[in-house]
Amino acid sequence: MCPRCCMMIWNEHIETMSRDEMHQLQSENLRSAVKRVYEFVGPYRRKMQQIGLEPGDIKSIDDLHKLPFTTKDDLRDAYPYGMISVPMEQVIRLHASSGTTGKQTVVAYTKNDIDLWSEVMARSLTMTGVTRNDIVHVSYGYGLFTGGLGSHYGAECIGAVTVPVSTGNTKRQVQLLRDFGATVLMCTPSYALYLAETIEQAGFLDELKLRVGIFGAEPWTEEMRLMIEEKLRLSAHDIYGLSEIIGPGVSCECGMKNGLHVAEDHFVPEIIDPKTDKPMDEGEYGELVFTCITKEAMPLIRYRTRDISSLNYQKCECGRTSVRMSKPKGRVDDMLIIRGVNVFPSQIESVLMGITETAPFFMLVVDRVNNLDTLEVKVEMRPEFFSDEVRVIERLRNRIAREIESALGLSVIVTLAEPKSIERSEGKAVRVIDRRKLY
Ligand code: DLL
Repeated sequence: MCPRCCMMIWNEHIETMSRDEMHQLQSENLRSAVKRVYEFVGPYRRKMQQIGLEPGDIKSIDDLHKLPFTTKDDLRDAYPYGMISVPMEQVIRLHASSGTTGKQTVVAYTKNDIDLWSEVMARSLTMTGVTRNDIVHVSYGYGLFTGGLGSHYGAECIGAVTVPVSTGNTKRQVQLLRDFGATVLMCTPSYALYLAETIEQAGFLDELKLRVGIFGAEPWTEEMRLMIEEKLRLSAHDIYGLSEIIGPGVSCECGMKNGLHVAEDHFVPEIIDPKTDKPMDEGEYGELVFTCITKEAMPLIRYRTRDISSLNYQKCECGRTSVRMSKPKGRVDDMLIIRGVNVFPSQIESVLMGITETAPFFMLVVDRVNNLDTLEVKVEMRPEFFSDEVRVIERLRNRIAREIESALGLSVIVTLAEPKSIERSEGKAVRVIDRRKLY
């Protein structure tokens, strides 16, 4: 049990193991994972042979950096089954990650992989304070996307009542939240805000019993956390994962909300400089890389996530010793370069969440006019502040533009949209339209 917040720890032996013991466990598992992929996965064998590396050269986790990286392109080239390291009769499940361009990437699971997934999700839910006495409403999509089923396994594994609602039909979701007395909500943070808005309209907030929210699958800021907590009256926790590694449950926030504990006995994290590929120091922000050391069907070695985070190896006040990753800032490829200034959508989100007159729904439109990049921030007004008066609108527009400029060092065009005019997201929010790429 956590000494500070009295929350339980699902797997106390692993989650509070000493760093030395973890080093030993990871080293053993890495050695066997490398042997297996060398033997069974053509693309890995070839990559290792190209740099003259043999499985025997990997003696401990300290040798991890010697191994070649795996990228999304490697998975696409091996589509659909080229990265699978067990005979197909041992595979019991396929999921796929929806690429916006090109081929999907396929991920495969054996029975043991599904059990491993349930275990890491059970740890995650327990970390947020969920117990078998809870009623868990899962609004992540069920299907090839891993959010729904991963959450489902975790909730069932700890013995909670699991409600597999999936996405869509928001009014009905709100009714179910009330009627079933859900105490836990699992969905994307952007959908949580949409639900909050619908709950407000229905006037149901006082009838809800929600106490914990487990939100992930897209970047979200601390400001957005506060807004969700206030609107839904729950404690909001961040959960991270990606299909290629397992799905949700790679890491999750405990009651301290000071970084996400990585299930590092299964997925070993590293931070590298995305430009030089060199390992970075503890606390430095860079690209997150994961190595799966226990998965059977598709253990990826040094998989480059493109997500930006940093690592912290200090013991957490919750009692867990596992390494924590900072809340992901965004993706290397989400970074917009506008007139030479690097901008992450999350920086703009932070500013907008602090403005009372606007609702938490926005879009960024990037364009190039006369060879100059422009960034338009379209943000919706709250109905109670909506006005036809040009002067009022102008004043607000200028204020928002000034606040963004002082936070980012970049001038932007602010457009105030009418209430309810920006499309709501049921899954991962799409917040950027980059028209420059269309040319
Ligand atoms: O989004 C798995 C997931 C489902 C995680 C539900 C959490 C909750 P993919 O569709 O493969 O899998 O997308 C993975 O989503 O590389 C990140 O860019 C982003 N992502 C996931 N969780 C977070 C998070 C699922 N907590 C990609 N914060 C990842 C920021 C996140 N980005």
